[in-house]
Amino acid sequence: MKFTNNQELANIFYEIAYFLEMEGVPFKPYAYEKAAIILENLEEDIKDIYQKKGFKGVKAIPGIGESIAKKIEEYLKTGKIKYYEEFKKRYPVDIEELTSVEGVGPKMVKVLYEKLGITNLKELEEAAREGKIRSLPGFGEKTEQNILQGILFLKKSGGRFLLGEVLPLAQEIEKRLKKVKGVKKISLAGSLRRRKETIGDVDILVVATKPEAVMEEFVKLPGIIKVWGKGTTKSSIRLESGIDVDLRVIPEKSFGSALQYFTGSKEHNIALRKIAIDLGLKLNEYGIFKGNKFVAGKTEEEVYKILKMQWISPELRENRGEIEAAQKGKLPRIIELKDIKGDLHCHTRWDGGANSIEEMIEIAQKMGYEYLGISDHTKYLKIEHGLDEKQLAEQRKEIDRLNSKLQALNSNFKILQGAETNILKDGRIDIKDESLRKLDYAIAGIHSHFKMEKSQMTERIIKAMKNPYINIISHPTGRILKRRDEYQIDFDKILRAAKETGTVLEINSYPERLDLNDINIKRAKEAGVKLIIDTDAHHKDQLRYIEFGVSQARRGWAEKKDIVNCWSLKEMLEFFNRKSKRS
Ligand code: DGT
Ligand code: CA
Ligand code: CA
Repeated sequence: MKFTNNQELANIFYEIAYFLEMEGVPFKPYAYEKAAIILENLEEDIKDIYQKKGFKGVKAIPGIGESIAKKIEEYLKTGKIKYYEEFKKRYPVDIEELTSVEGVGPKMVKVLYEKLGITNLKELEEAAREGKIRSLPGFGEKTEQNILQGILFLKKSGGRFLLGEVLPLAQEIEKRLKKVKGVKKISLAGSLRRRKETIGDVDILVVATKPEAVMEEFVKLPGIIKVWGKGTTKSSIRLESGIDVDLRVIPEKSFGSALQYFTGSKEHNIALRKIAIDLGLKLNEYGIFKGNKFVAGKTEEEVYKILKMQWISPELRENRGEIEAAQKGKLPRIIELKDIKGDLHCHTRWDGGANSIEEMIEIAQKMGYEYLGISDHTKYLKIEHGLDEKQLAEQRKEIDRLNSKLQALNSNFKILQGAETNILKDGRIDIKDESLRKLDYAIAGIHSHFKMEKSQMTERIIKAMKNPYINIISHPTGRILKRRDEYQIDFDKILRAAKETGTVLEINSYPERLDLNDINIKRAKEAGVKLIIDTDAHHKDQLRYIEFGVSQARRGWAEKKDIVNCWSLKEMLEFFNRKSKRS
């Protein structure tokens, strides 16, 4: 719950902390920052506290000292804080905006303002573009470049981070905290537990007999650049990558309801709370209550059970029909990582990738796969060392040789030969049909001319799908998270054509792509279009990216029947062959 006064005061205190840091004042910035965090998380409106208990009541809030309490009183009485106004006069800068650029701190803001008169992001960008920043004492060309990059990042991503970057970091933190004495339970929550493609901040919940010990360990984790606050129930830090992590200590009996609440999404929670009310119950992060009586809260399972529905996988919790399905007992059996039998999209040294076919299959075998499909780029992509017809034939020989070797070793593992061909501007494929026919399967993707008009782009892809030897369309919408939007396509038309032609659409697991996205996956499934989860690995370690594609598929409600690489190899190849035989 957010109270306007609390939030406004918190914002002012955050800014004061910045101003104090600008002037190099020691210790004080931290006190203001702490007060800001306390105000943001206060369960009561500060105005109510002041009206009921006066100045004393405000001062009694833990973490709020005499001098800050006075400023709160001044604000509540006059709507202003003189101390703050004076800072604003001295430095008429948008400090929040400027410091949101990675690498720009309060001290830098002071120099930028005093030497170049920079007050906001726009002026900062102009100055950097005009090369004015490099000449400032202690700045240099590198700093200027970093500032420009930071601004670009901000514009594109709004400060969100890729799942693929954040998940490993968070799992590392989870592992370390788990080892702290007295930690009984720990779980990731929030968007990370729902495996959203981008993450705003990391939420972690623990049950611990010694909360202080966990918090102590938490604020001392390696790679921390800022401790926003440290308490016994909640602490917040910022990691070097710029992402914030919130850790909350939860009483054991409330762990399930807290996990449910802090997993979200907010929309899912709001809908659940309504259902609880209809059942005469109250649901919050502390538990389920009937009147004032605690009914349940220890596990998530019991929370959903009492609300008369199936337990819902976190990836589905977006209020997109999952609650209604759970009430009817009709949730889909969404796929799991272990259902994946192989990967058909990876690149090898043949097209300039990092590893040989042998190195790639070694990992694939370790991952328990039954097959790996090699799909190097083809000739249109010269910078990617794309293969031509002749090189594809040579590669076929090597793959045959490796397959014989596997057979001699009594292995059931199979290497398939594919290719990631290019859909040219007019929808033709850059490899001749007679060569495509000799492959086990073929992928086609858009790698050039991204900015076409919608109907043209749609027709271009549909023409490629009509090629009998093209089985898969890679990264069908072309977006790159934080960098490039989707190209313009009529997705309904694409779906219809995919269904008609028997062409599979890819769920590309690469963290910057995750393309198709969750919503498009669900639409494809509903249209009866088959999908494949691939990694697009350019390095053997990237075969592990499959887990991100799987979670994306789960978010899109995909079941085994929807995903061709969850079928047996025979069934998958039969599906591919049916297409080529049709014409
Ligand atoms: P993020 O961090 O932007 O990637 O997304 P979340 O979903 O992790 O959001 P966050 O970190 O702000 O909050 C974590 C969860 O806490 C959120 O998914 C649901 C719950 N929550 C937060 N604020 C509210 C709220 O105002 N109402 C309700 N019902 N739930 C909330
Ligand atoms: Ca979060
Ligand atoms: Ca959070």
